[in-house]
Amino acid sequence: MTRELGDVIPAPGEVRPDAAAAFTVDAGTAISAAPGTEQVAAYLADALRPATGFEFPAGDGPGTIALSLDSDLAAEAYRLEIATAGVRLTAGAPAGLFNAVQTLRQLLPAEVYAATPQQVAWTLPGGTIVDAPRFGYRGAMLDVARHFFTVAEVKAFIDAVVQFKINHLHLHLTDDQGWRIEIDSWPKLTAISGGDGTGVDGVGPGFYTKADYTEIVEYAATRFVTIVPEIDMPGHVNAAQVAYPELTADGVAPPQRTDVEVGYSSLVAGKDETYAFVGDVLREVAALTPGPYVHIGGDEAQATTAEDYRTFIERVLPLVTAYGKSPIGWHEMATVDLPPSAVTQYWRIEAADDGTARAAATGGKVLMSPADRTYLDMKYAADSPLGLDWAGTLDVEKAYGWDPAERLPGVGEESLLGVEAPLWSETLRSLADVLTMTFPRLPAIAEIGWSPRETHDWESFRRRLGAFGPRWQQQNVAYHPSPEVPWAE
Ligand code: TNX
Repeated sequence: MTRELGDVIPAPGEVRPDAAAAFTVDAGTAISAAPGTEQVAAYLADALRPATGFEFPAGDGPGTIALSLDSDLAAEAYRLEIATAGVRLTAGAPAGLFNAVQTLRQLLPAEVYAATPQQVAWTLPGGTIVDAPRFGYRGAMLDVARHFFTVAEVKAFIDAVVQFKINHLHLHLTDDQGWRIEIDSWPKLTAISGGDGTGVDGVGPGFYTKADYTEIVEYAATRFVTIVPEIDMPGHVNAAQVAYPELTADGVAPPQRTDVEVGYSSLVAGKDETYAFVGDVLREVAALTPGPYVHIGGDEAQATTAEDYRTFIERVLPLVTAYGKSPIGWHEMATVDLPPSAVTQYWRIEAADDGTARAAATGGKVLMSPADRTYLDMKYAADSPLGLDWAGTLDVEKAYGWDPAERLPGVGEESLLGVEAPLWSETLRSLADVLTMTFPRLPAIAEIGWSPRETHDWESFRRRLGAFGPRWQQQNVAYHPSPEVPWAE
């Protein structure tokens, strides 16, 4: 059955159906790529070939899918025009065309995600969609420290989330239980703390070589996703201290930790070794990272005095900028006076403030990740086998039912960089676990980050979401069958 033009997540800004204008993709459909659009055109053809079995040669004229750029549109904005004579995708930049392609895929029958040819009428509903994001940063975070996920698993995660126009992937690379990114100048970080026995319960070993990390960065870039690497400090550093005891106050290596406690480890604010270490790590991570941000953690530093915390953050922020990056930190960082280039990531459950509004008042941007609405590691319900519940349980309606511009007094629309849904991995052991916690909640956060406020509507959202059950099944993407969602057969 043909889909309706508005059956898209995130909800598009403007949808003008034209029932008389449906277009059917068939063996004769060609793809025409104007200069600058070749890469997205190739991605589109690759995405459609397996399930349709069609060739999608390059070609012009009637009956084609045509991609072009229009400098009047913002980079990520796009127009999708479906008419009997052909389909046109127009955007401000290739990133916008990529967004248009995701919308187009959602408008084809669910079988379009199958790996082998399907006998289906590939009919697209007619009309025009004009769409643009509410926020420039729409993120997901994967904790690869508590449990390591391979390059192939991260790529699969990226492919699943970009379908909802997520454009940033934050990798939580280091924590008490493991260090997952190779640093040439401090090789024992991964040699000792990336190896066997690391991770929660000692069952999540592994690390990215520089080549692995670069492979992720480059793959993400082909999907217009910016990688945001996080090195968590001054707390959450037990794995680093196991490898390098000179990073402790007494120079004695602590025991390796595989439990889920937080707030017990700290770098030493008054030691020169600390800043030699941090400087080297930030330099190497920044050099591997083309994106504008490096995340320095800053959360749950209960083992650091307030004075030491301030000293530490004030010395580390200029190092990030010296290596050409803008710092992001969890909201505790905003207890320190921040330069306007620093981004505060707000994760609190109650509407209390730790300086985030003060940072916003001086021009700093805020990334909204309130744990009670966006934490994908929270249990769906009390009986969920995976996940934690310290921020409460989180069903789809709760993940959808909030507005980032109304969350925190003093942090309105203009202060927001965007939204991010973090996924911590204490209870996760496989890619299937990751996907089960991500879907169907991430699409809720994606719609909050992309769609205009006035389009937000729970009844509409859950009806549209129900159509994704068969779509995820076709792709072998595990998801939680939330009872609130009217799943399509
Ligand atoms: C809090 S939220 C943490 C993490 C845990 C997470 C579990 C934040 C910045 N820190 O260390 O993994 O809760 O939900």
